Amino acid sequence: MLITAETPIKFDRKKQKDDTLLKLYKNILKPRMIEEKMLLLLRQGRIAKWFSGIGQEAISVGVASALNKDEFILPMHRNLGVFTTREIPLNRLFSQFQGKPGGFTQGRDRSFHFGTQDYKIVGMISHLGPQLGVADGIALADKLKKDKKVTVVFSGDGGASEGDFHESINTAAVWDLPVIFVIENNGYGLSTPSNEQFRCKSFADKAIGYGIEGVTVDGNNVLKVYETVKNLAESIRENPRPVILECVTFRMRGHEEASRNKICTERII
Ligand SMILES: Cc1ncc(C[n+]2csc(CCOP(=O)(O)OP(=O)(O)O)c2C)c(N)n1
Repeated sequence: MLITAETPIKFDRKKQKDDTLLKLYKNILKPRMIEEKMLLLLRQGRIAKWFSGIGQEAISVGVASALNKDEFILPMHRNLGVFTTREIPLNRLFSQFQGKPGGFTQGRDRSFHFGTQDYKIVGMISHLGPQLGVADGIALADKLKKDKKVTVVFSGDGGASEGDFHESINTAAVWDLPVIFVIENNGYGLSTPSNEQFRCKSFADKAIGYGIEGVTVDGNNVLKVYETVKNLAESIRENPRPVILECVTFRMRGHEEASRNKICTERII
């Protein structure tokens, strides 16, 4: 079945314990509360820039909750939920966002252009596709050390149109690197709608061309994302290989908040 942004969400807890469900709920609530605060701070001129992941939280939270804490995640600009699920203290996170010394880069960067080795997050330095090749490097090191770890790297659908996407996935396929390539398909590459950006029906289909597995899930269903990544990660740790995981979602706000920003009400397929 082709999963689209219009597919109704069906939550199936399967055998997940109450504790797990509660944790996922708390984890998904936190980034939304922070984002709402950020929109206020932006209007007050106390932060300069903000990329919104409102509506896409289930992907960041599902992925980060499913991995072990010592496994690297390489997020993009809409993955606040990765930072919060890794439990970065909020005073450090807000210091970073406001360019204060208590952050991670002494005020040199803003919004999501930072990482932290302490929490095994590799920051995006204003790049999209090039982030994918970094994940290959981490995964190669883990594989050579027989560390039984999986690395997760994020890309948007727009980032997936860059050349590095092809090079990174092809290399990971040939070298059997333990990477989950998460494609957040949110209907837009910056402000270009999907129908002007790519012709494929599903990003999971691209996996066929690389000779690897591809899976599509409803990216708005946190249980589905969590369960899928948990199962994939367990299998990849034992049997290292790359997998493309397409998470179908919808970007509810514009590209970034300093631009004129109307709330999107429909998705152009
Ligand atoms: C290598 C590189 N190319 C272009 C940009 C500028 N840029 C930042 S985000 C973006 C759009 C990305 O689209 P997509 O991956 O679909 O994510 P979205 O922002 O739509 O969620 C672009 C072109 C960049 N930061 N780095």
